[in-house]
Amino acid sequence: STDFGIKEALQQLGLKDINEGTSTGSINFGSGDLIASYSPTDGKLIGKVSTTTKEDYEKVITTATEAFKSFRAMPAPQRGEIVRQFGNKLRELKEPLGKLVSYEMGKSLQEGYGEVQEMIDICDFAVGLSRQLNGQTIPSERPGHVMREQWHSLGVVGIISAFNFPVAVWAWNTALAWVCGDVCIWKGSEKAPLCSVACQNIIAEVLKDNNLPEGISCIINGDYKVGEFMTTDHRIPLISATGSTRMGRIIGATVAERFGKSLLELGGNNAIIITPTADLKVVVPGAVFGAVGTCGQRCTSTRRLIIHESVYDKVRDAIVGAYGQLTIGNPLDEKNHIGPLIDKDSVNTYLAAIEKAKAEGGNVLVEGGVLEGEGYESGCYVKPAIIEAENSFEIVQHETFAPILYLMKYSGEVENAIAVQNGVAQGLSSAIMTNEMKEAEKFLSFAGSDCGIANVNIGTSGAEIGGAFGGEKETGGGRESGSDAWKVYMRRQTNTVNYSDELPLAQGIKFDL
Ligand code: UN1
Repeated sequence: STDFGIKEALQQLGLKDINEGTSTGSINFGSGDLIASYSPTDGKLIGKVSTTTKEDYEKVITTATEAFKSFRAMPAPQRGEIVRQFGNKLRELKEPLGKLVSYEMGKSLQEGYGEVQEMIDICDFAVGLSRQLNGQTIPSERPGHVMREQWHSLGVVGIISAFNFPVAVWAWNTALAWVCGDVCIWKGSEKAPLCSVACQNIIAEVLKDNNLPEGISCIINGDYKVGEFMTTDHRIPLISATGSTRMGRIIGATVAERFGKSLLELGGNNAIIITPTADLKVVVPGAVFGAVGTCGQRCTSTRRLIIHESVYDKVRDAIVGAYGQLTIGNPLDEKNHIGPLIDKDSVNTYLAAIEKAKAEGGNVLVEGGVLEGEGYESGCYVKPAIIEAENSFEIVQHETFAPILYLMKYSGEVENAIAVQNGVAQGLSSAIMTNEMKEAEKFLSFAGSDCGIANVNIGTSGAEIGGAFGGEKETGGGRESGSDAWKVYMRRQTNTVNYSDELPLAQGIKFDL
């Protein structure tokens, strides 16, 4: 059948009111208007989800705030046990959830599974972390005193995520937040609402099995106005938001206004520097997967190749040649490399960007365009394009969430390429392809890449969960996932305890009475 097992996947995920891929069934998670979710793969209606009204939201935040009081009192390793069970459920449901991600969002099935794997990985990481939320002891300058640092649970964490990683980004945040003793309210993208409902069903079952309050994990649905319920709410000490720089600018300012914390993961404009010693066997798959994977809709997608003039023609021809091998079509069909863009608005943005690049003097090496005919009925399938361009073009300076790759040349030393790589407003991911140790180390030095992620001989996308993920400049500065990113989900407290019979003051100050 051409259903690719979607009907069964929806059932396994507890999306019960939805009968099949074309159903109009709706799921009630609020009392507001329904949002319809159409699949970009075949244009069909998958289902509808109700949106959250202000009244619904009040109930959610009250439930979450109440749940926090008991959850923070639970020992962290026991909270880790809940996350372990959640990770196990994800292992069981990897196939249906990966399929839903692929069907609702349009990324290839392999990438859909990969996204669920990232969820599983972060759960494992969080379980270990639940026994390592360590503070430190600090030597006091005063006799008979000790100083230490403790990490306490923060409260209700608001998570706002984008359509492109409709399940993993939530998991990176929520798995860490839970072991830290926080409770979470998640607004997923209104472009992939069923993914949020599926995830919520999975965790709700785990919480129920453990007799824990449902307020530990809440979802709210709708557009940016629903997000504003959280960003303006002083009961939410931390907002973690993933999306465009435009969105982040508004959220960051709104949250700062009330002295809340925000963790922002915004736009990227990621480049790979290709030096004279680069190995083509590594360059080609790295650059091509980076540029066309997820149809160019990762914040880590490769947007620019900065190629040394001495190898420019060879690299250009190899990349253009590889584009000729790409198959575009239903992402659930594993023979296809590339699925559709998320919707027709996105197709229009893609087309406009190509026109803009041409108007600014870009030279098209691989033509883009919208695919038509059998299998492409949704109108969301596009051809990945390659354009020779200048870094100074306005369109090149801008992140277009689509498979458009800009090629540019550099001459002389690697410093020149680094200047081009850094010469954009965004600072998420970057890479250098080289076999010269000095070039690689320069790229990674303080004078090298200004991005949060800097790689050698791998591409810009596909980061592992073990590292801190995020970027500088207009990317927003937040770090989530691995390393010590957990600290943002907790509040730090410095304690000084006096066990002597005197009260010496710090800095040697005398205050005799
Ligand atoms: C995103 O695009 O929002 O590094 C995140 C990667 C993935 C995460 C991307 N692990 O491409």
